[in-house]
Amino acid sequence: MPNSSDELPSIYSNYTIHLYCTIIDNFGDIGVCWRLARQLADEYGQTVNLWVDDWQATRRMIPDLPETPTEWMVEGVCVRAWAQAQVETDCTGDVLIEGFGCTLPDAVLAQLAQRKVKPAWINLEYFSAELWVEGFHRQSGYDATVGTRRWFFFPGVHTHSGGMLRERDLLARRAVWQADDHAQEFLIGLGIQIPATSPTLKVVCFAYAHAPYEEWLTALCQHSTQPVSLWLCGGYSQAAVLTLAPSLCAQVSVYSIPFVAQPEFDRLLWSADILFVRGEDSLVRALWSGKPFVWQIYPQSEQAHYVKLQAWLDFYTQGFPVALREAYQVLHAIWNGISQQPMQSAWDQIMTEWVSWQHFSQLRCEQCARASDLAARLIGFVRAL
Ligand code: TRH
Repeated sequence: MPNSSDELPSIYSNYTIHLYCTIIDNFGDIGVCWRLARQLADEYGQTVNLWVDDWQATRRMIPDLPETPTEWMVEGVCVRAWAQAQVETDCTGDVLIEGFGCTLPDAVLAQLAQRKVKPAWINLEYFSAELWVEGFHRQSGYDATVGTRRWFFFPGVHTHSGGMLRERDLLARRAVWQADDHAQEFLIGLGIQIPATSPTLKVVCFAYAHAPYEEWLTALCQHSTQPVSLWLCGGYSQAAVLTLAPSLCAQVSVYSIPFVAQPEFDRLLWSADILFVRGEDSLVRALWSGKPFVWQIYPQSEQAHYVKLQAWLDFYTQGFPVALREAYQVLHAIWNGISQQPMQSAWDQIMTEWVSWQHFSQLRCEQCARASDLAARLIGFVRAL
């Protein structure tokens, strides 16, 4: 890394970036790391290595990878098997990113300790809309064992946070997709049939096991004056809803969607009318869809996620009319198991606000897209170190 401002390269200088990601459960960590890696390579021309500890799980998201763990160029990123870092001489580069405190391989820490000029070492943290993020973002701690600082980079929604992932052309691509009506063909490819004759409410659901599926499906059936096409993603939603499917009314058609590559997942979100998403990565993608969505937050110990969820809702519903905001908050409290209020009235209430919900979803998407994105903030941060 350059150590005086005179030597700082332009943002298009080629840094060698090593991004490390472990996959413990679910797909959020690799989802974020893969998007970030692609964007740094594609938009900033950086040399990006993405190290993954679970090759087979990564292959589900990046189907172009070969079956045997190796190193493989995909979309400008070199995806590499974790074990290889033990035998190479330099896997630290100019920028060393540790995804979500994953703990770097011992060999990489040893390389880091040996280097005289250290790379920028960054811990990429989890996204949160909480205000405290601004106080911790871009802070650092000195690691005496390797002799350098580790910087904390916190994705978030506020000005002094790390921002949200958003590729430069994302909203334009989405607009083209929706305007050209590619959706029909794409949905047929996934086995989804939408009747051409009657207007159908298209709902995509990617949720955890503890969501109140039964109450929600009952509400969908009771409320619905039009056919509903329900697309189930991810194992939990599929298992739970398919168990309940026999008791569903005829109006609701259920489809199980196989795990698709990330760009297709985005298109699925763009093709639906209402999105049920979970974790942090699909939350941010739902925001950029400009569509009405409901978020199921990843549960944490001691209910820490309640505060995190509320911070997001407080931020996201800014500018919503009171009736919509209240209905939105109540529905989230029920969907996340915080409130025991009846789902039926919450669903009826939010659907009463349907036109307004659609309008404000689009508006919030446009407003949030005026802020700089995560990759831009990360590159700017590294450059200023
Ligand atoms: O899978 P998740 O529940 O991820 C979680 C959370 O992010 C949590 O904070 C983290 O600690 C934990 O993982 C390890 O939900 P999330 O964040 O939306 O990530 C899912 C990713 O999977 C996202 O990038 C979209 C992608 N995906 C596909 O690419 N294809 C698919 O078919 C589906 C269903 C998802």
